[in-house]
Amino acid sequence: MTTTNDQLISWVDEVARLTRPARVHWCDGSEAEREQLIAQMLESGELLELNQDTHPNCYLHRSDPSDVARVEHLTFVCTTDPEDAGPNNHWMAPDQAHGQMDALFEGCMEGRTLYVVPYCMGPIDSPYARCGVEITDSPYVVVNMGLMTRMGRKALARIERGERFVRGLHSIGELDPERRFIMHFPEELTIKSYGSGYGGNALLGKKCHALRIASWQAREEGWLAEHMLIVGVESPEGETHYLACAFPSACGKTNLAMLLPPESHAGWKIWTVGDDIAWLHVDGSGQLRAINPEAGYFGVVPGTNAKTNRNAFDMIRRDAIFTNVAVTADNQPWWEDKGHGDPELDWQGRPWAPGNGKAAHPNSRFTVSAQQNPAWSPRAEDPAGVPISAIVFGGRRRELAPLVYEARDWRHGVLVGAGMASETTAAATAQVGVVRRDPMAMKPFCGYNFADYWSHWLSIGERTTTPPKVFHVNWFRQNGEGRFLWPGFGENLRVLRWIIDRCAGRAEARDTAIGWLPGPTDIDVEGLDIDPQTLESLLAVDAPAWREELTQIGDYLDGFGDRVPEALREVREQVLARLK
Ligand code: SAT
Ligand code: MN
Repeated sequence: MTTTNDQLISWVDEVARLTRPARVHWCDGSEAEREQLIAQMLESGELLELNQDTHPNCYLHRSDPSDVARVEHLTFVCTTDPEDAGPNNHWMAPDQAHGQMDALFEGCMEGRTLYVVPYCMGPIDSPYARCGVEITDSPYVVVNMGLMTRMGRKALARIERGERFVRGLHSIGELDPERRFIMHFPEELTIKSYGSGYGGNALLGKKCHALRIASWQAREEGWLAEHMLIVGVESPEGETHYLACAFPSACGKTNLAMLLPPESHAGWKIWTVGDDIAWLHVDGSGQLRAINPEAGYFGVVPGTNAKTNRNAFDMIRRDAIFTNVAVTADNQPWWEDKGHGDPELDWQGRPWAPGNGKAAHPNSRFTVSAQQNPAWSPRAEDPAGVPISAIVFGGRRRELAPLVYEARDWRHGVLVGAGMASETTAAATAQVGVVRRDPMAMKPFCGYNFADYWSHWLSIGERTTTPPKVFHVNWFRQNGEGRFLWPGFGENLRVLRWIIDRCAGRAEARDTAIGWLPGPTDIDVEGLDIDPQTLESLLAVDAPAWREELTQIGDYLDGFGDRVPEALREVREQVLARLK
């Protein structure tokens, strides 16, 4: 296979001259190709076979121990003007970055195969979808891209019809943390990633393309590329609402996207459209619509069990790639809170014994096709996407943020998103558990200046006939002893119901300084083991603490200087005034 697209041919030639691979393979995305790559990786030891009786077609990949998460400090946005990248990104001048990266790429594929991976982000026949080509020397990346995107022939056919495509160049290099960089050139729709084989650093369709480059492209073209799950909630009466929800990495997007209604909610159905990324467009009639650009899930494994996420638990029993989990004596994958079995070898393949710490890496992951999810929505293939009733922001906050509240209007909603903060998780290599600002859960992923991004958000609201309502949720409130106040998981449906009822004009709310909150009887807690005081703390607004929060948000916005939209500053002042 090759292509009729001259631009693509000359780029592949140019890269091959630079990297000097032993062979070039154009990926067609076929089953035979996948099988061949898996066989080859089993042979080389890059993949290990898991117990095929209990886990048919499941494999384990152990990444380099220094290469287990995204590396934000090595991730750059390279725009001509540093102001365009903004204080929220590490910046390097494009010329310098190209020079530095090309020096690393020089001869790096000697003896290796260069894979050309054409892919499409979004339903293959959707006008909202966008294409890319990743060149990589990692067969693990190819197989993962095959699960995570529409990869191969059909994507190439779209590119051959002449549409612009994102160019991603990736090499695992020496897997040396000192020689590792993830560089983005949004003005050229180009990505260069060197020295990592892990997740968001290497599967370039995901965070690099579908968020960093796409957010830039989206601003130019008038849409939004967001770090959001998309979930459909269907009532027993058959009314379905779609919500787009932004939470930082490893804060439960996958769990919420495939939530299993609790027994108390017989007749309710949850439909997963996406679990990580949403592309939002205003359609011709002024309705906000979303597509999921991805075709698979790259989800956190630890904590997945029959109680927390039955759908995910069932979905990863076959045809899944596990990265950095432990294994049992009979070679089944194992992770913390799996609910049964014991680890024999840890994620690095070392014998494990109690007291040795975690057996699976906290950021160990599964890769599976979305279609294996029992809650998978066929609307994920709808070229027109799904209509969005509400935007939901959320973070991991021990204190302060109530279980749920509703912004007064779109502008206030943009402030709620811009002011988001969350405790850091193992999804990135840095300290875990510290609260940091993470606007719209896009801190690591926005490919341009946040101030411009907030302006763009404001303008999207103006283009809709009726902007979706905006909410903020927090499943992670704790009491003084560190116990979670809200049961979470399937019970979160109770909060989603209030959100939907607000959208449909059916639910009550009380007017508070920070927005609309449910009163104690507005959320259905029947059958839940939750006392009135706990519910009260979950729905309380601590005015002094919120004043402090709004002050900090003000300081944070000031860090972005003059580019911050005036409307955002005004709304912040209005909220602060209400708190006085
Ligand atoms: O490593 S990924 O970016 O793919 C996963 C995540 O951090 O959300
Ligand atoms: Mn994510």
